[in-house]
Amino acid sequence: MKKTVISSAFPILSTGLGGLLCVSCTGKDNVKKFPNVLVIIADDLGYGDVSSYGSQTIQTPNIDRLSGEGLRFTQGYSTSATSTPSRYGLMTGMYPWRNKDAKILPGDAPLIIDTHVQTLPKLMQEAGYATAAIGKWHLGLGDGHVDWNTAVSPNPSDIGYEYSYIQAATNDRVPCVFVENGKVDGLDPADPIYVSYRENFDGEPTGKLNPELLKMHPSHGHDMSIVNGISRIGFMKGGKAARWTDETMAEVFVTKAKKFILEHKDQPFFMYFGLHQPHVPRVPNEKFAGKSGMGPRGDAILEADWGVGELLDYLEKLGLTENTLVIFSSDNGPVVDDGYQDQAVELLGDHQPAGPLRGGKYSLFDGGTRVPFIVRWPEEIERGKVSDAVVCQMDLVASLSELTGVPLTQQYDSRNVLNALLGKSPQGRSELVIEGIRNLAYREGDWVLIPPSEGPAYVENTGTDTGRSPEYQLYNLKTDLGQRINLATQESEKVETMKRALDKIADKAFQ
Ligand code: NG6
Ligand code: CA
Repeated sequence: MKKTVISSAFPILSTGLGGLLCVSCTGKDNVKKFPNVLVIIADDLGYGDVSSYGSQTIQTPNIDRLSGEGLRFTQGYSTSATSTPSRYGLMTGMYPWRNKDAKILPGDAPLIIDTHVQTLPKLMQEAGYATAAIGKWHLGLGDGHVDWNTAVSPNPSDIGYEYSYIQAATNDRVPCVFVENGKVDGLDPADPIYVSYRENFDGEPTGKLNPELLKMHPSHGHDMSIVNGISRIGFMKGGKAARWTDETMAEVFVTKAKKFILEHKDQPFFMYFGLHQPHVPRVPNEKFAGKSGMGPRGDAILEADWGVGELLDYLEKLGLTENTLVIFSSDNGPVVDDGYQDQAVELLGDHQPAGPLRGGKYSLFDGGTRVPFIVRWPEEIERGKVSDAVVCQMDLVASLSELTGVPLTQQYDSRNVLNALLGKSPQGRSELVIEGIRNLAYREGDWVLIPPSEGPAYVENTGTDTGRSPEYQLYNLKTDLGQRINLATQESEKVETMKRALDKIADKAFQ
């Protein structure tokens, strides 16, 4: 069914957009469609991994095309330094640390988003959009007792995605299969699939016991079931025909995305597209293998960039470029060795995955959550500009509510920063709580406060700075982007006021 959104919402739009979209909605000719919205979230792509963010060591021409034709944010954030909480923030508009289950999930975890709340995709559905989730999910599926041989429920459709084609968790976690609308795609009923995060299935090889079967070896962890010659986290058995091949995953997701776009090109669509790169295991297609000179991590970034290019070209081919709002970002900062011997450390050379920022994935320092963040909408956004406004992925809920005129029906942490997202205002959010791993930092203006927290200063094995310290840390990002000069002693009053402000927002965190 072709839906055209007309609009009661346009008076609201005219406020939000300074009249730019204000049309008189009386006659048929004046009916104007909302933009399509395509949100692309890479996995572990750092602030310094993109050439339009200053990388000289890797070229990402397609992501750069978005920067060149749109607005590039220097201070765009995810809520958290790991995937599950970060995606939870994006989808719900809420700080993930308000939900005790929003932490890195195994592949058999139940869905952690309440199916009764107004999520980002539900809001878009209310505005008349066709909605789809394709690629990395990592928000849980089912109720905790999943039988992967039947339809899994609840699934993305219960939080607002009418179509979904996803990997349940990460590419290093079982089950290594695609799930389409809650059903394992390509499953042969004669070869049922079983998944466990507790124990192996009798007679099944593992990376630990059968390293001779591996084409890529773990550096830490990742020594359980073997799929496509790579040992993973967790155990699975059966489902052979449905198992993915890492080398063709990118193509599979891109193909599904194009199909959905084609089917919905005449109505506004909202698509969340979760790239699986450059998360481990990094196993790009042969088209990219060896092309970056940086080993599989660099090659996987080239493949991610290719995927972005495929989607942009397809929008162009269908004449949808002008009225599609594309938002590109990453779920968290970068990591080099995240568990496989893939030469990422050895071949890194001068490349700085987090650019000028300190820390990376898992970190409370900005490298954990300040990520590439680019917005393109040719009809509305001036091309080739850069914005220093502080914006967070979580803000899409309130901002797209403003854009579509669909009212918010609950309290959110999400803020309406639509004018900043469209380059009409330099003003983003004034404050942001940043999540590392089960700990928080607080940004207000240019200042970041990191309260004391117990634990190691470096993530075991990966070597990332965690940002943990027994002392208060206070940094001024304007004068000290790399967070090296701790001003907490000098600026003790600032520490006190920021501490109080953080406590006010987050007094129940992790309870
Ligand atoms: C960690 C994994 C890491 C990665 C991460 C989740 C080990 C030793 N490390 O537990 O490889 O999978 O979880 O990454 O198992 S995320 O980007 O999805 O949050
Ligand atoms: Ca990630």
